[in-house]
Amino acid sequence: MVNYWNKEAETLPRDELDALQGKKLQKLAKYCYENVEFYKKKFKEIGIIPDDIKGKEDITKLPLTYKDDLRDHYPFGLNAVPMDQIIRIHASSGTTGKPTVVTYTKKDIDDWTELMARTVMAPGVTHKDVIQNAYGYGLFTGGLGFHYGAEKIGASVIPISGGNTERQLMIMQDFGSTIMTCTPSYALYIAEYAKQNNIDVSKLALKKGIFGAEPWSDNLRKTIEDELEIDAYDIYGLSEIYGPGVSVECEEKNGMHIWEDFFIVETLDQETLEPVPPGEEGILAFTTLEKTGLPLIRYITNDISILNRETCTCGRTHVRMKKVTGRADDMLIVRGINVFPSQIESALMQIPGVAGYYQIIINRDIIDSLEVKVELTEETFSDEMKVLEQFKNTIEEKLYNILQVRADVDLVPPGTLPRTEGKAKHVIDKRSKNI
Ligand code: DLL
Repeated sequence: MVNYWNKEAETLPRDELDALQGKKLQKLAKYCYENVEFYKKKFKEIGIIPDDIKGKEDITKLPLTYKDDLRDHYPFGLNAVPMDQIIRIHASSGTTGKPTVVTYTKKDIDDWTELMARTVMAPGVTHKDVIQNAYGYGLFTGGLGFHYGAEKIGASVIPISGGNTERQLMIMQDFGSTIMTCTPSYALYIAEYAKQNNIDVSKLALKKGIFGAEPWSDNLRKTIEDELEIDAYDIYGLSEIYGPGVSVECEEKNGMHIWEDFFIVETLDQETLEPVPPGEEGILAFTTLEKTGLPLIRYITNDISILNRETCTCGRTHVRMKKVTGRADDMLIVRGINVFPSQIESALMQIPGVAGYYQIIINRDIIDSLEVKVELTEETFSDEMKVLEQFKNTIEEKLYNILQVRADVDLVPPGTLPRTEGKAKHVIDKRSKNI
């Protein structure tokens, strides 16, 4: 039995979904033009009026929106309503400068709750579950986003937020948590902590985890599933487009369903920002069809993925996105070669004896050099020097085959690389000025 929150919406036939998106897009174009000065100006610049938008296919006539547009109008300049209609403000901190601020009306919070109810249920969660929500509560959208969706479906939600791993495990045991929600990095750390403290995970009631907010490979998924003895599902989202709940894997674990009655998603070429042919990799751009506080047209995420429009075996018709393989702005260029951190993670996670923690360091001496610190498991670490040397060579070879650039692998003892309760920072680029 497929676990739907809103079966009618989630299984709407493709043609009806397309027609609905077209209608909503027309309304959105008018709404933005009339209520957001920034969009009115953009429309005028490219010489269009809202009436030019007659259906979904006209989306490419509309202007693109960039993260910098939000920054340039910090904090509330792109709002479509006065502040007295805003009931929630979140923000996501970038690596530099001011955070990206996002605002919600009452309708937006209700809609996000609907999206999150679908999102929590798609991996098979029901009202009988006890959800330990270890995403951060606060300006970050993860904690409250999950909270509202979990309550909406009638599950028991534990608003524990991130951190204090000892307490996480105590509560997990005592309250009988069946679902864990946090970043994959934190899930990995919880598994490690349990092992170190002789907590038998097979005795926990935990069945599933919904992990996201950062890129993670299928190999890391396998590690987490094995270590915690659960099923792990990927969830994607970004603050600008509500937060979590833009897409999630269903029980088929074969791509994340994007809730298309709320968004139009496009995949754009990284260089030209023109749409790529169906099934090809591109940057995701989202148009919000229902947001009223901060509506966004063709918002460039920089996240790279592939879309699959086939109906899923779960019956949901909504388009699926593959795991995000990286961000266009995360790509490292080392000696002229493009390197994605996700390629490195994926390669490392295939190697037994690697603990799951790694750090990529780019140094600039005369030429750029790529160093990868790889943390070993206790078992591997106790091996003799000769074995370790061979192990290092194997990893270096594997990385070279994938990246086509030499990486210097530095094997480090268990427990030495930083742990996180939120998003992991895997890359240290010493070439950038601020390090
Ligand atoms: O991370 C929202 C969220 C919370 C998603 C909880 C899932 C679960 P931001 O902090 O604004 O919002 O970061 C958004 O994180 O553009 C991606 O680059 C990355 N990201 C989020 N989910 C995934 C994922 C939240 N499943 C940015 N895989 C996005 C890969 C992800 N990257």
